[in-house]
Amino acid sequence: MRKLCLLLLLLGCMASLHAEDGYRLWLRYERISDAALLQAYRNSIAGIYVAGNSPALQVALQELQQALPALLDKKIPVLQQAQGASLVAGTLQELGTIAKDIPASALQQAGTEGFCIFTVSAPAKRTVITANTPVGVLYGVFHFLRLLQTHEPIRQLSVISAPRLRYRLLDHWDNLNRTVERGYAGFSIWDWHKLPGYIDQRYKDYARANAAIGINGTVLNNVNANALSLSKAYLEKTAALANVFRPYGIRVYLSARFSAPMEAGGLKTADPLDPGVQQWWKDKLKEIYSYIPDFGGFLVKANSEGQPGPQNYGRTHADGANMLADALAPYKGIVMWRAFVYDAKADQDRFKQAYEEFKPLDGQFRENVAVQVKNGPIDFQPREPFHPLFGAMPQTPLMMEFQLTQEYLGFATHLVYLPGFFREVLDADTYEKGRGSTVAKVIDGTLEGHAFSGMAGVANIGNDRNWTGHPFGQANWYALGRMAWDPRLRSEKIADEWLRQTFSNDPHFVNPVKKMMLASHETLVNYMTPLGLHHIMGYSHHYGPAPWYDKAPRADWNPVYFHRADRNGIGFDRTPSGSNALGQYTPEARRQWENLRDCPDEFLLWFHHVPWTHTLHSGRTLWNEMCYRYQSGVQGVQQMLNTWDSVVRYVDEERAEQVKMLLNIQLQEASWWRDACLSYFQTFSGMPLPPGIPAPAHTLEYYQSLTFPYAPH
Ligand code: BDP
Repeated sequence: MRKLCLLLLLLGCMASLHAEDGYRLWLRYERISDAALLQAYRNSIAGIYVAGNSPALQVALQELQQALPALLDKKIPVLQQAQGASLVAGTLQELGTIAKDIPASALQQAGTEGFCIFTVSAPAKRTVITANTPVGVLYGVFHFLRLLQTHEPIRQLSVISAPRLRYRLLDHWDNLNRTVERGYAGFSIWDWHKLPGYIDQRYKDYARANAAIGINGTVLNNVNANALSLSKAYLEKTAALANVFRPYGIRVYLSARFSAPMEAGGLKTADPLDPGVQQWWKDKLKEIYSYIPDFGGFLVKANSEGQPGPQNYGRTHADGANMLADALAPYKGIVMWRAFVYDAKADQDRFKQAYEEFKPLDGQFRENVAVQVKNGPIDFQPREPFHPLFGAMPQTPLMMEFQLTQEYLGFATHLVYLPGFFREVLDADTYEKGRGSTVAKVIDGTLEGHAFSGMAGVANIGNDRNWTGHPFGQANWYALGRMAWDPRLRSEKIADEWLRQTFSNDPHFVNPVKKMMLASHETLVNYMTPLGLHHIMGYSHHYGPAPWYDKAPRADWNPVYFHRADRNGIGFDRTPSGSNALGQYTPEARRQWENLRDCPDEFLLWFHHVPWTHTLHSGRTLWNEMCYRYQSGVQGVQQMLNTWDSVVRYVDEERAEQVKMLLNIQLQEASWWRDACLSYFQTFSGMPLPPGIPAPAHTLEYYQSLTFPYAPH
């Protein structure tokens, strides 16, 4: 008997050691570790009652049934009536008098997707989660569970929360063959071949995880789209996914290939002003809505990087977007038309092209169109100034596009927490309507009074067991949802929430790791692209440093086009003496960057060609500062490793080891970036490495000879 007990105990321990594979994301629902808190929660939550039976409320109840017994380590009865229930959830309509103490103004503030959580005392003391709609209640339930998972007090709650953005989306760059463009966490989670018959449990867990952070839409396929996605067979597959996501308040969207009328419909043209083409899209949408009655709409990449678009027919982006918008309007569908465009004429400065093409179209788009703009003008670089279109198209809703998948930030091997950078962009002042016209206010619609507002994140999700490859990649997915709900949220608060739910509430763990996360972006910028360097990565796959590369077929695919290093200095002159891209910003916004003397070091080489001997704010020459930045980036990663070593005892073995291995790779790659970039730039500066900067491990020729034919891309 004793032996059996020991064996069971051992097996139990082994199971728990291996149980943490990261699959559960922020929905782990671990038993509350603090005894006093556990008791307090148990006292407050004795029985639950969920009023109503709509699909969103059913999944809300399921979530409570899964979470509460696990968190509280106790059976929690589900009651058929409010009497005796200390936790009650339902729409205002369904709760009736139970919610009578919740102020009408609170419900008004909550709007269609928001919620209220109040502790009421009559007729009995209980927590009431309510909203105007079932999905609002679901969001409220997830919020309540977050409070428990992050060990917040729940005795006297009066929470009112409503999303500030209407469209909160993930954009999957997933292909139909399950490869993922710039995806580093395995293959696509959409198993198109087995759909619609086989519904993977992952789809449901994906929906749960997203609903928990307020994501309400998902674009399933790559922006470099395949017209096949719009065929009957694939619409049936998409409909099956939509059915899984619907109860969670998540709509599906598709990337539409502009030339689909030709490829899928056999027409001779895709000209948006051609009546036959217009009819084709109308018929196609009728078909789509017959499968998916709440289909969200289209995301379109047109006339960019070889994708077809209205310009092929001498039409504008507005002509193209409006044609699709008209076909979607009867169903209340939307068009998200991307501003990431560049073509052959971008040679002078690619920075400027999106603004030049889109700004003149302001005011010409239909009401159900938003222009979706990447955070910066070039392309998801480790740091970019905000895109000059923000603040330049007052009559057009602009959606934010952030990239979660780390195409230019070390793939899923590097730990980099992005919200600090997102904050930098959101807090940037466009001065469109004077001081305080931040990018956040542009995208939440408040600056210009647009009801249409949104944020999208290019997803970092794949079929890796832990979804994002790097365990810390989950934090960026989490943050996207939270920041789309409220673009004012601080990155420190988001990291705190995420760590507590994903790892542990122990302050000995949370505090140092949070610090490490918050510093990680600057660290990465330092070892990859300090001082405003950009686009100096390996050609095509974008892996590793290749600032020397000059063989790409287009000038602006070459790193040398962007850094412009020579004997005199380095950097892209975007002042009036150069490309004058700065002229695209309002005078107040451009003032921070236009003078070499007071341009912040972070953006220096974005806007100026700077002599190697120029003295920076630190008092060092540009060359020396560049060396120090690269070195401090490498040291930053070493510090991350030290921090991780000091907290591993608070982490399960599996994730502790994974993160450690990844940090070790990151350290090697950071050193590689430093050594390769400094060796190369030194050929121009002709200056010695300052004291404290180690000599590169290899020759420049060695770094230049490295090739990575199978790097993921
Ligand atoms: C670039 C990627 C490319 C994407 C493109 C886009 O390298 O794979 O297709 O962005 O956003 O960064 O359309």
